[in-house]
Amino acid sequence: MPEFDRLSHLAPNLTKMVELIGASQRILVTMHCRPDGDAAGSAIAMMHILRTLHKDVVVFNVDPIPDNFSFLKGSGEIVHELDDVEFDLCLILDCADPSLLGRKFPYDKITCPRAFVDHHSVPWKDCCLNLHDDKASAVGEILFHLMNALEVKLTREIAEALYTSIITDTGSFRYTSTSADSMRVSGYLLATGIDVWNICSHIYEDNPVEKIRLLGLVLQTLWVSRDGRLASLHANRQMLRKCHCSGALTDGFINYARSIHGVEVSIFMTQLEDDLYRLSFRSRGEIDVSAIASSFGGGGHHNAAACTLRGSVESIRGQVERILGELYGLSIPDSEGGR
Ligand SMILES: [Mn+2]
Repeated sequence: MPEFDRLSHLAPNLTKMVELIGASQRILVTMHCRPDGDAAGSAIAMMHILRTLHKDVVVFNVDPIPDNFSFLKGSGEIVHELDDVEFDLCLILDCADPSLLGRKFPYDKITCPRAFVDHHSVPWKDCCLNLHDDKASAVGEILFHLMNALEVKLTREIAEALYTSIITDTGSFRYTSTSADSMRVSGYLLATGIDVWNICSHIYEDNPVEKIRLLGLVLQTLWVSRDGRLASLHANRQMLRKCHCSGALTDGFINYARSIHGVEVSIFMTQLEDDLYRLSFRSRGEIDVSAIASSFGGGGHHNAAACTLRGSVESIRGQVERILGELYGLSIPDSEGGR
């Protein structure tokens, strides 16, 4: 029995990636903006892997790394400005679309070859190499195989970063992306002696008190459609001000709406301007929320997607209900009937 089920899928491009990295000295590593655990963890692991090979590595993101991931060694070295844009190779991690690098990413100035490592279902077209596996639970899982192909020894600091990437993208091994391979890889990471509880405490149990106060206000906005299949929560600017919170602190709140018995789709709305909201969607099954988001000009995965929309909370809910009705033939009654 092969040790890893997905290694044969990755093998041809792993070899090419090893050659590409071998031929490059100055390497830019970047990932999607508003980095999550997979983006931050995989970029930091890549930094350590490349430094072991004596490469000059710059890790760049347009946005700051959330405090929950600042325990990862090397997180403080991630830069948010690029003075020198001369690189031999640009490695793009965990990024389904160029627009997700953020508006401030100097895309046109980076003229070196671009290669990506990703597990989203739509690979980029203008990359010289796609190290891609849509069955991988996280980019961190793919990087474990790349590290082995590069003959870099697994250290504790690499293991902590890869473990962060895998636990956050699998929802602590709860999502369907959790596989025998993600468990096997994690077994190797744990064998380095990493402190799993310490990592999880930093990621999940280190909330600022302002976030929990905001959660209290947000939970009072709960709305559930009359048939119980759609639920929404929102945070307006007044709540954010009252709790001294930025919109980024609402991360994860949407899962409270999805966790309700019978709810298939949850929405979280964060007010950006008077009549402008950022919408996140979560699905727990059949309904592909990326289809809903893309009908409003956004995008994402089957189970998680986002877009921005104009209107009031009530009118936006109505628009989402209409789209759900059109795409899935659901007869979700209008929002007046919410419970
Ligand atoms: Mn990811």
